[in-house]
Amino acid sequence: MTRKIILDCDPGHDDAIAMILAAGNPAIDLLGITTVGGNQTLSKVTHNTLSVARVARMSDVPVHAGCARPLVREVEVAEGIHGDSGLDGVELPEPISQIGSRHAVDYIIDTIMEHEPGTVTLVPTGPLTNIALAVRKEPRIAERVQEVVLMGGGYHTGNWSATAEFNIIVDPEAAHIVFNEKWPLTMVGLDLTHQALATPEVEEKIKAIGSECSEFVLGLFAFFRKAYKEAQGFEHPPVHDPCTVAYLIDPSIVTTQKVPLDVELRGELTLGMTVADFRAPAPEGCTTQVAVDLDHERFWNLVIQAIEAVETR
Ligand code: PIR
Ligand code: CA
Repeated sequence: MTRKIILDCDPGHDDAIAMILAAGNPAIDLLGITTVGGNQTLSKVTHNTLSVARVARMSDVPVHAGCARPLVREVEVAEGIHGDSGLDGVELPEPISQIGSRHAVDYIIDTIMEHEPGTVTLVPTGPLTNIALAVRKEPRIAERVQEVVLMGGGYHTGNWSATAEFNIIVDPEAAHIVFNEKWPLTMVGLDLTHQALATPEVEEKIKAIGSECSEFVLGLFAFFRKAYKEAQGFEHPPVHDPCTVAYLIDPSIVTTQKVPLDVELRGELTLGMTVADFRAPAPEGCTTQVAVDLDHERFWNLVIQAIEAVETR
C-alpha cells in the first residue's frame, strides 16, 4: 500500500531531504508539493523547491506556491540557519518545471476533495499558514484527509525561543487552527528530530553513492553542520523534516504517544509553545499524538536508499 501525500514545505536544507525521501521511496506516492514562506521568503523557497525537484528528478510532481506571510504576524525567516538563498552550500540547478497556476491552498483543497475520503495525508514541514487557510476555506477536508503528520513544535524544548519551535512560533495562529481540528495529527517535534543527526558515519555512506544527488546532499549537510554548530552548538546537525516522511514509510521507526496538544497564543514567555498533556490516561477520542523516539540507523538507511533510488527515476 502506497501512501498518497502532499508535502507542504519551505526548503530549507532538511525540507530538501524530505523531498528526496518522498521522491525516492516506493511506499510514498507524492501527489504534489506546496510551498510556504518560512525558512526564507516564499519566492526563494519556491525557487529552491523547483531546483531540488531537478536533483530528485521529479518532473512529474506539480508544485504550487502558497502564502508569503503568516496569518497575523510579520514575516520572519531563518537566514542564520539556512542562509541567504534558503539553501546555502550548494549550487542550485535550473528549476525543473513550471509553477502551478493555482494557489497552494486551492490545490490542497481540490486534491483532497478529488480523492477518496481517507486516502490523502498532509505533510507540513514549514509554518502552517497554508494548511490553516485550507481548512478554514473548506472545512470538509478535516474529515476527509487520512491524517496530518507535521514537523513542528516540541514538548520539552524550543529552538526559536526557550519554549517554541520555528515552524510554530512564526505563525502561531495558523498552528493553533491546525492543532485544534479533529483530524488525526502527529506532531513530529524537536523531541524526535533532534535525534536525526547527520553524523560523519552517515555522511560517509552518502559519499559512497557518488551521484549528483549524493553530492548535493553532502553540500547541504556541510553548510547545515557549520550553521548548527555556530548558531546552536550542535556537534552534528539535526535533519528534521524527513522524519515525517520516514514515519509514514515505516511507522515502526518512530515511537509515538497519544496526548492532547494545544498551541499557546497568549503566553508572555511561551508564545507558540506546543503544550502536551502527558497525564495518563489520554482522554477518549484524543486525536493527537507526539513522536518520541527515533530508530537512527533505520531512519538513515531509508534516506540513503532514497538518494540512490532517485538516480533511476
Ligand atoms: C530549522 C528550521 C528553522 C530554524 C532552525 N534553527 C532550524 C526549519 C526546518 O526546515 C524545520 O522544518 C523546522 N524549521 C525546525 O525548526
Ligand atoms: Ca522546514
